[in-house]
Amino acid sequence: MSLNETASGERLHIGFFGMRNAGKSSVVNSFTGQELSVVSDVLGTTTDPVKKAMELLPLGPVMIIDTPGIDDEGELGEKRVAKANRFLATCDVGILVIDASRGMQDADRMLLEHMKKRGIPCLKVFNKADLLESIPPEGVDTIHVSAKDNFNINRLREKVGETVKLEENNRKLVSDLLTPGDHIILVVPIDKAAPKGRLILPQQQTIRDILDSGCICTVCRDTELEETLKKQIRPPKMVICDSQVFGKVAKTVPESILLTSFSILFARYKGDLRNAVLGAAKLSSLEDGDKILISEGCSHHRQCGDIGSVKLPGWIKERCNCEPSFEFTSGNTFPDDVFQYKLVIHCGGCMLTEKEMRYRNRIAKDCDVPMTNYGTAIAALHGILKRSLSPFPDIQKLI
Ligand SMILES: Nc1nc2c(ncn2[C@@H]2O[C@H](COP(=O)(O)OP(=O)(O)OP(=O)(O)O)[C@@H](O)[C@H]2O)c(=O)[nH]1
Ligand code: SF4
Ligand SMILES: [Mg+2]
Repeated sequence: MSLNETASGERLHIGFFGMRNAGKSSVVNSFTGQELSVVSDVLGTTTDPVKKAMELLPLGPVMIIDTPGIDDEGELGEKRVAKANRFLATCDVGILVIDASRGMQDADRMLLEHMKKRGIPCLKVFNKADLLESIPPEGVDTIHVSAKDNFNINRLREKVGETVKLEENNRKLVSDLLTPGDHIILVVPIDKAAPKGRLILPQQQTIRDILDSGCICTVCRDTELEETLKKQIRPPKMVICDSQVFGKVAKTVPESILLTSFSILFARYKGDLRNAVLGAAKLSSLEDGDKILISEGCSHHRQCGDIGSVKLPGWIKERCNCEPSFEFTSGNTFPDDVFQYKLVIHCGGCMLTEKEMRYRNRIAKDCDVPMTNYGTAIAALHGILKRSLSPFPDIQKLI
């Protein structure tokens, strides 16, 4: 894939934020080795966010976003602050540029808070280090640089890469819920839809994650589940099953055992389970004419068949007793904003990268529009969502 073909959501979005004159544009120019943004000592030089796609070592394809200073006053200032915040939503990493000679201000703390709330990893970059007498050591999320003489700029690039890796490594499918030695039963129906001679990728990945964490995994079909449970000396810590057989499995597995589905685990891994559950809750308050966006990550309906185009709209009309209006997107198309919709329902996104899924989730979050996914929505429509959230009591409480 050439540089120009890299989808926007696939690029590592790096946003530079901070107060006026902190040196954001100077750091951006030095970071990219290009004159992307105008630099001056006039407060508020950058009036609109500047966005540029490029290839940057060692990071690969990136999208660099320079933003207007956030401590602007007056009505125009507020608009610019709102704009800067809008761009925050799409960032994978937020760089908070602080004038080291002034130190951290309230406006910086406010920005940090915004990033934390959105779950965006942040690096505090103290610029203008050349004005300091001595330079404090680097911290986990802090670094001193000088855009003026390119001091530590290479290190900043590396640090951005490390921050992203750390974030990726911290996300687990299920093993963060387990302790070594735990026993988990996976229930995998083998029907006509199952591929010949192998398990599907989500099942393989779950098994691998369980094994990596030193836990024990038993795999059986739904038809052998009862017998499998009977053979255990002690009950398993958790049962994970395919959504299709959830209703049946839920009847067999005692309430005292945690029970969830592969689609719930992947909703959490690839996106934002909390938001997906809140989105599914929205289904019960839909009204006639409400717009719903149903979005699929591929256009050839690989494993999803007519779920999005036919089944989901049908179930929603039937179970929610209303006539919403549905719009559909597929493949690489996803709108830049979703303000007009009451709800976005996305497929599991197996053909999309985690980054692209997170990017789409952030767009919805930023517009304050709930976004759920097929698995969560179907579970809600069939009354099994609550039980399938049993490993996540904090989220279970939301419904
Ligand atoms: N001494 C010193 N001055 C710097 C450094 N980086 C930027 N400056 C100066 O700080 C002033 C503001 O720089 P900009 O890069 O325009 O700052 P900004 O944060 O983009 O400002 P706005 O766009 O107005 O929000 C300019 O006069 C720069 O020359 C640095 O590392 N050291
Ligand atoms: S989950 Fe999405 S990306 Fe995967 S096959 Fe279904 S529609 Fe395509
Ligand atoms: Mg600027």
